[in-house]
Amino acid sequence: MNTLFEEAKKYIPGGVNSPVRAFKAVGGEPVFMEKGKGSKIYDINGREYIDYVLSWGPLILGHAHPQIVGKIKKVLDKGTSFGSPTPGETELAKLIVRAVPGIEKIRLVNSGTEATMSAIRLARGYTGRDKIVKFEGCYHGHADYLLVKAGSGATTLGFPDSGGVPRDFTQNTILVPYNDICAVHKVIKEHHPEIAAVIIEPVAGNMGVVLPEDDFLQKLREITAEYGILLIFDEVITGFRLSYGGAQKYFDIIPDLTCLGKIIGGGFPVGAYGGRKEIMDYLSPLGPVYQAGTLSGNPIAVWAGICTLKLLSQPGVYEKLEEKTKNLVGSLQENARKLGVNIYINQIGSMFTLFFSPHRVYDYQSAKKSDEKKFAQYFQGMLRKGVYLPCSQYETNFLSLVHTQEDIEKTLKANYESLRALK
Ligand code: KE4
Repeated sequence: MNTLFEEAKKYIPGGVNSPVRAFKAVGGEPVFMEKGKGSKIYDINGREYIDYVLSWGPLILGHAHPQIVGKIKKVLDKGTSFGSPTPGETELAKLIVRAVPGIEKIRLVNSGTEATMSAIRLARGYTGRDKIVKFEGCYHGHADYLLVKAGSGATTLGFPDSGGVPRDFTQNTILVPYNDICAVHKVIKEHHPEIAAVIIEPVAGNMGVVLPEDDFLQKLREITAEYGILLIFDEVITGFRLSYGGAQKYFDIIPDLTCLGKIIGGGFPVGAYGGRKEIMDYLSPLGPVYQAGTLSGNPIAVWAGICTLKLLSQPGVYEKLEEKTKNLVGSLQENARKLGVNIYINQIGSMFTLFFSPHRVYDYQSAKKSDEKKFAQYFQGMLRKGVYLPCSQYETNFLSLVHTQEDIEKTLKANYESLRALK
Protein backbone atom coordinates (compact mmCIF):
# COMPACT_ATOMS: atom_id res chain seq x y z
CA MET A 1 0.00 0.00 0.00
CA ASN A 2 1.45 3.34 -1.05
CA THR A 3 0.83 5.60 1.93
CA LEU A 4 1.70 8.68 -0.13
CA PHE A 5 -1.04 7.75 -2.60
CA GLU A 6 -3.52 7.08 0.21
CA GLU A 7 -2.66 10.44 1.74
CA ALA A 8 -2.95 12.21 -1.64
CA LYS A 9 -6.34 10.64 -2.30
CA LYS A 10 -7.67 12.20 0.92
CA TYR A 11 -7.15 15.70 -0.48
CA ILE A 12 -6.89 15.42 -4.27
CA PRO A 13 -9.50 13.64 -6.45
CA GLY A 14 -7.97 10.30 -7.39
CA GLY A 15 -4.74 11.47 -5.73
CA VAL A 16 -3.60 13.17 -8.92
CA ASN A 17 -3.72 16.59 -10.50
CA SER A 18 -4.18 15.16 -13.97
CA PRO A 19 -6.15 11.93 -14.56
CA VAL A 20 -3.70 10.05 -16.78
CA ARG A 21 -1.16 10.00 -13.93
CA ALA A 22 -3.36 7.71 -11.79
CA PHE A 23 -2.16 4.54 -13.60
CA LYS A 24 -5.79 3.53 -14.26
CA ALA A 25 -4.88 2.18 -17.70
CA VAL A 26 -1.98 0.07 -16.42
CA GLY A 27 -3.12 -0.99 -12.94
CA GLY A 28 -1.29 -0.66 -9.69
CA GLU A 29 -0.50 2.62 -7.98
CA PRO A 30 1.36 5.56 -9.51
CA VAL A 31 5.03 6.01 -8.67
CA PHE A 32 5.66 9.20 -6.70
CA MET A 33 8.64 10.95 -8.22
CA GLU A 34 11.00 13.25 -6.36
CA LYS A 35 13.63 14.47 -8.83
CA GLY A 36 14.91 14.28 -12.37
CA LYS A 37 18.35 14.70 -13.91
CA GLY A 38 19.04 14.42 -17.62
CA SER A 39 17.29 11.35 -19.05
CA LYS A 40 16.63 9.92 -15.58
CA ILE A 41 13.81 10.35 -13.09
CA TYR A 42 13.99 9.21 -9.44
CA ASP A 43 11.14 8.11 -7.20
CA ILE A 44 10.80 9.05 -3.53
CA ASN A 45 12.86 5.96 -2.59
CA GLY A 46 15.70 7.11 -4.83
CA ARG A 47 15.01 4.44 -7.47
CA GLU A 48 16.25 5.47 -10.92
CA TYR A 49 14.26 5.14 -14.15
CA ILE A 50 15.07 6.02 -17.74
CA ASP A 51 12.32 8.53 -18.54
CA TYR A 52 10.36 8.38 -21.83
CA VAL A 53 7.50 10.54 -20.48
CA LEU A 54 9.64 13.68 -20.00
CA SER A 55 6.66 15.40 -18.34
CA TRP A 56 4.48 14.41 -21.37
CA GLY A 57 6.76 16.15 -23.83
CA PRO A 58 8.28 19.42 -22.52
CA LEU A 59 11.67 18.08 -21.43
CA ILE A 60 13.34 17.62 -24.82
CA LEU A 61 16.60 18.74 -23.15
CA GLY A 62 16.11 16.34 -20.26
CA HIS A 63 15.42 17.08 -16.59
CA ALA A 64 17.10 19.99 -14.75
CA HIS A 65 19.27 21.13 -17.65
CA PRO A 66 22.14 23.04 -15.99
CA GLN A 67 21.86 26.07 -18.28
CA ILE A 68 18.10 26.38 -17.69
CA VAL A 69 18.41 25.87 -13.92
CA GLY A 70 21.26 28.40 -13.76
CA LYS A 71 19.33 31.00 -15.73
CA ILE A 72 16.13 30.55 -13.72
CA LYS A 73 17.98 30.90 -10.42
CA LYS A 74 19.22 34.30 -11.58
CA VAL A 75 15.79 35.38 -12.89
CA LEU A 76 14.12 34.26 -9.64
CA ASP A 77 16.28 36.70 -7.65
CA LYS A 78 14.54 39.52 -9.50
CA GLY A 79 11.00 38.33 -8.65
CA THR A 80 8.53 35.99 -10.28
CA SER A 81 5.71 37.97 -11.85
CA PHE A 82 4.87 41.62 -12.42
CA GLY A 83 1.57 41.63 -14.30
CA SER A 84 3.17 44.09 -16.69
CA PRO A 85 4.91 43.74 -20.05
CA THR A 86 8.53 42.58 -19.65
CA PRO A 87 11.35 42.49 -22.25
CA GLY A 88 11.62 38.70 -21.95
CA GLU A 89 8.12 38.21 -23.39
CA THR A 90 9.12 40.06 -26.55
CA GLU A 91 12.33 38.02 -26.73
CA LEU A 92 10.43 34.72 -26.55
CA ALA A 93 7.79 35.95 -29.00
CA LYS A 94 10.53 36.98 -31.45
CA LEU A 95 12.24 33.57 -31.21
CA ILE A 96 8.96 31.77 -31.92
CA VAL A 97 7.93 34.11 -34.77
CA ARG A 98 11.31 33.64 -36.41
CA ALA A 99 11.17 29.84 -36.00
CA VAL A 100 7.57 28.92 -36.88
CA PRO A 101 6.57 29.70 -40.49
CA GLY A 102 2.84 30.26 -39.82
CA ILE A 103 3.30 32.64 -36.88
CA GLU A 104 3.61 36.38 -37.50
CA LYS A 105 2.25 37.37 -34.07
CA ILE A 106 1.80 35.34 -30.89
CA ARG A 107 0.03 35.52 -27.53
CA LEU A 108 1.46 33.67 -24.52
CA VAL A 109 -0.91 31.83 -22.15
CA ASN A 110 -0.38 29.24 -19.39
CA SER A 111 -1.36 25.87 -20.87
CA GLY A 112 -2.10 24.03 -24.07
CA THR A 113 -5.79 24.06 -23.20
CA GLU A 114 -5.76 27.84 -22.97
CA ALA A 115 -3.93 28.02 -26.28
CA THR A 116 -6.40 25.90 -28.24
CA MET A 117 -9.46 27.38 -26.51
CA SER A 118 -8.27 30.90 -27.35
CA ALA A 119 -7.30 30.03 -30.93
CA ILE A 120 -10.77 28.62 -31.56
CA ARG A 121 -12.46 31.70 -30.06
CA LEU A 122 -10.23 33.87 -32.26
CA ALA A 123 -11.11 31.82 -35.35
CA ARG A 124 -14.81 32.19 -34.57
CA GLY A 125 -14.41 35.93 -33.98
CA TYR A 126 -12.40 36.45 -37.15
CA THR A 127 -14.70 34.42 -39.45
CA GLY A 128 -18.01 35.17 -37.75
CA ARG A 129 -18.78 31.45 -37.96
CA ASP A 130 -19.52 29.06 -35.07
CA LYS A 131 -18.77 25.47 -36.08
CA ILE A 132 -15.40 23.74 -35.71
CA VAL A 133 -14.15 20.44 -37.07
CA LYS A 134 -11.89 18.20 -35.01
CA PHE A 135 -10.52 14.71 -35.57
CA GLU A 136 -11.42 11.63 -33.58
CA GLY A 137 -8.54 10.69 -31.28
CA CYS A 138 -6.99 14.15 -31.27
CA TYR A 139 -6.84 15.84 -27.87
CA HIS A 140 -6.68 19.60 -27.65
CA GLY A 141 -7.09 20.13 -23.90
CA HIS A 142 -10.30 20.20 -21.89
CA ALA A 143 -12.43 23.09 -23.17
CA ASP A 144 -16.08 21.93 -22.98
CA TYR A 145 -16.77 21.83 -26.71
CA LEU A 146 -13.59 19.82 -27.36
CA LEU A 147 -14.59 16.99 -24.98
CA VAL A 148 -16.66 15.21 -27.59
CA LYS A 149 -17.01 11.67 -28.79
CA ALA A 150 -18.22 10.43 -32.13
CA GLY A 151 -21.80 9.36 -32.64
CA SER A 152 -22.64 6.75 -35.26
CA GLY A 153 -21.44 7.23 -38.82
CA ALA A 154 -18.22 8.73 -40.02
CA THR A 155 -18.92 12.42 -39.70
CA THR A 156 -21.11 13.47 -36.83
CA LEU A 157 -21.91 16.33 -34.53
CA GLY A 158 -19.98 15.55 -31.35
CA PHE A 159 -21.64 14.24 -28.22
CA PRO A 160 -20.32 15.31 -24.81
CA ASP A 161 -17.51 12.98 -23.72
CA SER A 162 -17.37 14.27 -20.16
CA GLY A 163 -19.76 14.91 -17.31
CA GLY A 164 -20.64 18.56 -16.92
CA VAL A 165 -20.60 19.38 -20.63
CA PRO A 166 -24.10 20.46 -21.70
CA ARG A 167 -25.34 18.79 -24.88
CA ASP A 168 -25.70 22.07 -26.70
CA PHE A 169 -22.08 23.02 -25.96
CA THR A 170 -21.01 20.34 -28.43
CA GLN A 171 -23.56 21.18 -31.13
CA ASN A 172 -20.96 23.21 -33.01
CA THR A 173 -18.28 20.56 -32.93
CA ILE A 174 -18.08 18.18 -35.89
CA LEU A 175 -15.98 15.02 -35.59
CA VAL A 176 -14.27 13.28 -38.49
CA PRO A 177 -11.83 10.35 -38.60
CA TYR A 178 -8.10 11.20 -38.78
CA ASN A 179 -6.54 10.78 -42.24
CA ASP A 180 -10.01 10.67 -43.87
CA ILE A 181 -9.93 13.53 -46.36
CA CYS A 182 -13.19 12.31 -47.96
CA ALA A 183 -15.00 12.75 -44.64
CA VAL A 184 -13.51 16.25 -44.38
CA HIS A 185 -14.69 17.07 -47.91
CA LYS A 186 -18.19 15.83 -47.08
CA VAL A 187 -18.45 17.91 -43.91
CA ILE A 188 -17.09 21.05 -45.55
CA LYS A 189 -19.37 20.70 -48.58
CA GLU A 190 -22.34 20.39 -46.20
CA HIS A 191 -21.48 22.95 -43.52
CA HIS A 192 -18.84 25.32 -44.92
CA PRO A 193 -20.83 28.60 -44.44
CA GLU A 194 -20.88 27.84 -40.70
CA ILE A 195 -17.39 26.39 -40.19
CA ALA A 196 -14.88 28.73 -38.56
CA ALA A 197 -11.96 26.33 -38.27
CA VAL A 198 -10.56 22.86 -38.59
CA ILE A 199 -8.24 21.99 -35.71
CA ILE A 200 -5.80 19.10 -35.95
CA GLU A 201 -2.69 17.65 -34.35
CA PRO A 202 -0.55 17.57 -37.54
CA VAL A 203 1.01 14.45 -36.05
CA ALA A 204 -1.38 12.95 -33.54
CA GLY A 205 0.15 12.17 -30.16
CA ASN A 206 -2.95 11.48 -28.06
CA MET A 207 -4.13 8.23 -29.57
CA GLY A 208 -0.54 7.14 -29.48
CA VAL A 209 1.55 8.50 -32.35
CA VAL A 210 -0.50 8.51 -35.59
CA LEU A 211 1.10 9.99 -38.69
CA PRO A 212 -0.63 12.05 -41.38
CA GLU A 213 -0.77 9.90 -44.52
CA ASP A 214 0.83 11.00 -47.78
CA ASP A 215 -0.82 14.26 -48.85
CA PHE A 216 -3.52 14.39 -46.14
CA LEU A 217 -2.27 17.65 -44.58
CA GLN A 218 -1.73 19.22 -48.01
CA LYS A 219 -5.29 18.40 -49.07
CA LEU A 220 -6.61 19.66 -45.72
CA ARG A 221 -4.75 22.92 -46.28
CA GLU A 222 -6.16 23.26 -49.81
CA ILE A 223 -9.80 22.60 -48.96
CA THR A 224 -9.85 24.84 -45.87
CA ALA A 225 -8.23 27.69 -47.86
CA GLU A 226 -10.74 27.17 -50.67
CA TYR A 227 -13.69 27.76 -48.29
CA GLY A 228 -12.13 30.47 -46.11
CA ILE A 229 -12.01 28.07 -43.16
CA LEU A 230 -9.08 28.65 -40.80
CA LEU A 231 -6.70 25.72 -40.38
CA ILE A 232 -5.44 25.44 -36.80
CA PHE A 233 -2.41 23.23 -36.13
CA ASP A 234 -2.36 22.12 -32.53
CA GLU A 235 1.43 21.84 -32.13
CA VAL A 236 1.42 21.64 -28.34
CA ILE A 237 3.32 18.36 -28.73
CA THR A 238 4.97 18.75 -32.15
CA GLY A 239 6.03 22.39 -31.73
CA PHE A 240 9.86 22.47 -31.44
CA ARG A 241 9.63 18.67 -31.08
CA LEU A 242 9.57 17.61 -34.74
CA SER A 243 11.81 20.43 -35.93
CA TYR A 244 12.77 23.92 -34.83
CA GLY A 245 9.72 25.10 -36.79
CA GLY A 246 7.47 22.25 -35.64
CA ALA A 247 5.39 19.97 -37.85
CA GLN A 248 4.47 22.82 -40.22
CA LYS A 249 8.15 23.26 -41.07
CA TYR A 250 8.77 19.50 -41.16
CA PHE A 251 5.90 18.98 -43.67
CA ASP A 252 6.04 22.47 -45.23
CA ILE A 253 2.31 23.04 -44.68
CA ILE A 254 1.43 26.45 -43.23
CA PRO A 255 -1.72 26.72 -41.03
CA ASP A 256 -3.58 29.96 -40.31
CA LEU A 257 -3.19 29.57 -36.55
CA THR A 258 -0.79 27.48 -34.45
CA CYS A 259 -1.10 26.38 -30.83
CA LEU A 260 2.04 25.70 -28.81
CA GLY A 261 2.87 24.55 -25.29
CA LYS A 262 5.12 22.06 -23.46
CA ILE A 263 8.63 22.60 -24.92
CA ILE A 264 8.32 26.42 -25.21
CA GLY A 265 8.00 26.61 -21.43
CA GLY A 266 11.14 24.56 -20.77
CA GLY A 267 9.24 22.64 -18.08
CA PHE A 268 7.27 25.62 -16.74
CA PRO A 269 3.57 26.29 -17.44
CA VAL A 270 3.39 28.00 -20.82
CA GLY A 271 1.07 27.80 -23.80
CA ALA A 272 0.86 30.08 -26.81
CA TYR A 273 -1.17 30.67 -29.94
CA GLY A 274 -0.12 32.61 -32.98
CA GLY A 275 -0.75 33.15 -36.65
CA ARG A 276 -1.18 35.67 -39.40
CA LYS A 277 -1.13 39.33 -38.26
CA GLU A 278 -4.58 40.18 -39.63
CA ILE A 279 -6.09 37.34 -37.59
CA MET A 280 -4.08 37.94 -34.39
CA ASP A 281 -4.94 41.65 -34.42
CA TYR A 282 -8.58 40.69 -33.78
CA LEU A 283 -7.48 40.05 -30.20
CA SER A 284 -8.12 42.44 -27.36
CA PRO A 285 -6.94 45.12 -26.73
CA LEU A 286 -6.79 45.75 -30.53
CA GLY A 287 -9.88 43.84 -31.62
CA PRO A 288 -13.15 42.36 -30.37
CA VAL A 289 -11.95 38.90 -29.28
CA TYR A 290 -11.18 38.79 -25.56
CA GLN A 291 -8.57 36.61 -23.89
CA ALA A 292 -6.51 37.29 -20.75
CA GLY A 293 -4.30 35.65 -18.10
CA THR A 294 -2.81 36.75 -14.78
CA LEU A 295 0.45 34.87 -15.19
CA SER A 296 0.63 34.92 -18.98
CA GLY A 297 4.21 35.69 -20.03
CA ASN A 298 5.64 35.48 -16.49
CA PRO A 299 9.41 35.92 -16.45
CA ILE A 300 10.30 32.49 -14.99
CA ALA A 301 8.48 30.48 -17.66
CA VAL A 302 9.51 32.92 -20.38
CA TRP A 303 13.24 32.72 -19.60
CA ALA A 304 13.07 28.93 -19.29
CA GLY A 305 11.47 28.95 -22.74
CA ILE A 306 14.04 31.35 -24.21
CA CYS A 307 16.89 29.23 -22.82
CA THR A 308 15.32 26.05 -24.21
CA LEU A 309 14.72 27.42 -27.70
CA LYS A 310 18.23 28.85 -27.92
CA LEU A 311 19.70 25.44 -27.05
CA LEU A 312 17.38 23.77 -29.60
CA SER A 313 18.40 26.21 -32.35
CA GLN A 314 21.92 24.72 -32.44
CA PRO A 315 22.71 22.94 -35.74
CA GLY A 316 22.16 19.18 -35.86
CA VAL A 317 19.91 18.93 -32.80
CA TYR A 318 16.87 17.46 -34.59
CA GLU A 319 18.87 15.20 -36.86
CA LYS A 320 20.58 13.71 -33.78
CA LEU A 321 17.24 13.24 -32.00
CA GLU A 322 15.65 11.56 -35.03
CA GLU A 323 18.62 9.25 -35.62
CA LYS A 324 18.73 8.14 -31.97
CA THR A 325 14.98 7.46 -32.02
CA LYS A 326 15.08 5.56 -35.31
CA ASN A 327 17.87 3.33 -33.94
CA LEU A 328 15.89 2.58 -30.80
CA VAL A 329 12.66 1.89 -32.70
CA GLY A 330 14.45 -0.34 -35.23
CA SER A 331 15.80 -2.47 -32.40
CA LEU A 332 12.41 -2.57 -30.63
CA GLN A 333 10.88 -3.90 -33.86
CA GLU A 334 13.69 -6.46 -34.15
CA ASN A 335 13.08 -7.68 -30.58
CA ALA A 336 9.37 -8.14 -31.24
CA ARG A 337 10.08 -9.94 -34.54
CA LYS A 338 12.52 -12.33 -32.86
CA LEU A 339 9.98 -13.08 -30.11
CA GLY A 340 6.99 -13.28 -32.44
CA VAL A 341 5.11 -10.59 -30.50
CA ASN A 342 2.61 -8.55 -32.55
CA ILE A 343 3.47 -4.88 -32.25
CA TYR A 344 3.08 -1.94 -34.60
CA ILE A 345 5.27 1.13 -34.06
CA ASN A 346 4.61 4.64 -35.37
CA GLN A 347 7.63 6.92 -35.10
CA ILE A 348 8.53 10.38 -36.31
CA GLY A 349 11.32 12.64 -35.05
CA SER A 350 11.82 11.85 -31.36
CA MET A 351 8.28 10.59 -30.73
CA PHE A 352 7.00 7.04 -31.03
CA THR A 353 4.34 4.62 -29.81
CA LEU A 354 4.58 0.85 -29.61
CA PHE A 355 1.03 -0.43 -30.26
CA PHE A 356 0.20 -3.95 -29.10
CA SER A 357 -1.53 -4.72 -32.36
CA PRO A 358 -0.78 -6.69 -35.54
CA HIS A 359 -2.59 -3.99 -37.55
CA ARG A 360 -1.40 -0.77 -39.12
CA VAL A 361 -2.44 2.18 -36.89
CA TYR A 362 -3.60 5.18 -38.94
CA ASP A 363 -6.56 6.58 -36.99
CA TYR A 364 -8.44 6.28 -33.69
CA GLN A 365 -10.47 3.18 -34.58
CA SER A 366 -7.36 1.26 -35.67
CA ALA A 367 -5.44 2.44 -32.58
CA LYS A 368 -8.25 1.16 -30.37
CA LYS A 369 -7.71 -2.36 -31.71
CA SER A 370 -4.59 -2.53 -29.54
CA ASP A 371 -4.42 -5.10 -26.75
CA GLU A 372 -4.59 -2.78 -23.72
CA LYS A 373 -4.12 -5.68 -21.28
CA LYS A 374 -0.86 -6.68 -22.97
CA PHE A 375 0.25 -3.06 -22.95
CA ALA A 376 -0.42 -2.86 -19.18
CA GLN A 377 1.65 -6.00 -18.53
CA TYR A 378 4.45 -4.65 -20.71
CA PHE A 379 4.34 -1.27 -18.94
CA GLN A 380 4.64 -2.92 -15.52
CA GLY A 381 7.48 -5.13 -16.74
CA MET A 382 9.41 -2.14 -18.03
CA LEU A 383 8.74 -0.20 -14.83
CA ARG A 384 10.16 -3.04 -12.74
CA LYS A 385 13.26 -2.95 -14.96
CA GLY A 386 13.76 0.78 -14.44
CA VAL A 387 12.18 2.16 -17.61
CA TYR A 388 9.43 4.76 -17.12
CA LEU A 389 6.95 4.79 -20.03
CA PRO A 390 3.75 6.82 -20.52
CA CYS A 391 1.11 4.95 -18.49
CA SER A 392 -1.34 4.51 -21.38
CA GLN A 393 -1.29 2.74 -24.72
CA TYR A 394 -2.62 5.96 -26.30
CA GLU A 395 0.22 8.29 -25.40
CA THR A 396 3.57 9.19 -26.92
CA ASN A 397 7.07 8.14 -25.88
CA PHE A 398 9.60 10.96 -26.11
CA LEU A 399 13.39 10.95 -26.35
CA SER A 400 15.52 13.81 -25.13
CA LEU A 401 18.83 15.15 -26.39
CA VAL A 402 20.49 13.59 -23.33
CA HIS A 403 19.27 9.97 -23.63
CA THR A 404 22.53 8.04 -23.93
CA GLN A 405 23.52 4.90 -25.84
CA GLU A 406 23.68 3.18 -22.45
CA ASP A 407 20.04 4.24 -21.81
CA ILE A 408 19.06 2.79 -25.20
CA GLU A 409 20.83 -0.52 -24.53
CA LYS A 410 19.27 -0.83 -21.07
CA THR A 411 15.85 -0.03 -22.58
CA LEU A 412 16.26 -2.69 -25.26
CA LYS A 413 17.25 -5.32 -22.70
CA ALA A 414 14.21 -4.44 -20.55
CA ASN A 415 12.03 -4.46 -23.67
CA TYR A 416 13.22 -7.91 -24.75
CA GLU A 417 12.62 -9.41 -21.30
CA SER A 418 9.24 -7.67 -20.90
CA LEU A 419 8.02 -8.81 -24.33
CA ARG A 420 9.25 -12.35 -23.68
CA ALA A 421 7.28 -12.40 -20.43
CA LEU A 422 4.10 -11.73 -22.42
CA LYS A 423 4.40 -14.94 -24.41
P1 KE4 B 1 -2.40 21.21 -21.33
O1 KE4 B 1 -3.66 22.02 -21.05
O2 KE4 B 1 -2.41 19.84 -20.67
O3 KE4 B 1 -1.14 22.00 -21.09
O4 KE4 B 1 -2.38 20.93 -22.92
C1 KE4 B 1 -3.47 20.32 -23.53
C2 KE4 B 1 -3.02 19.69 -24.83
C3 KE4 B 1 -3.34 20.31 -26.02
N1 KE4 B 1 -2.95 19.80 -27.21
C4 KE4 B 1 -2.23 18.65 -27.27
C5 KE4 B 1 -1.82 18.11 -28.61
C6 KE4 B 1 -1.87 17.97 -26.08
O5 KE4 B 1 -1.17 16.81 -26.16
C7 KE4 B 1 -2.27 18.50 -24.84
C8 KE4 B 1 -1.95 17.80 -23.53
N2 KE4 B 1 -1.28 16.55 -23.64
C9 KE4 B 1 -1.51 15.62 -22.55
C10 KE4 B 1 -0.88 14.26 -22.84
N3 KE4 B 1 -0.77 13.89 -24.17
C11 KE4 B 1 -1.02 16.17 -21.26
C12 KE4 B 1 -0.93 15.16 -20.14
C13 KE4 B 1 -2.08 15.28 -19.18
O6 KE4 B 1 -3.23 15.51 -19.61
O7 KE4 B 1 -1.80 15.12 -17.98
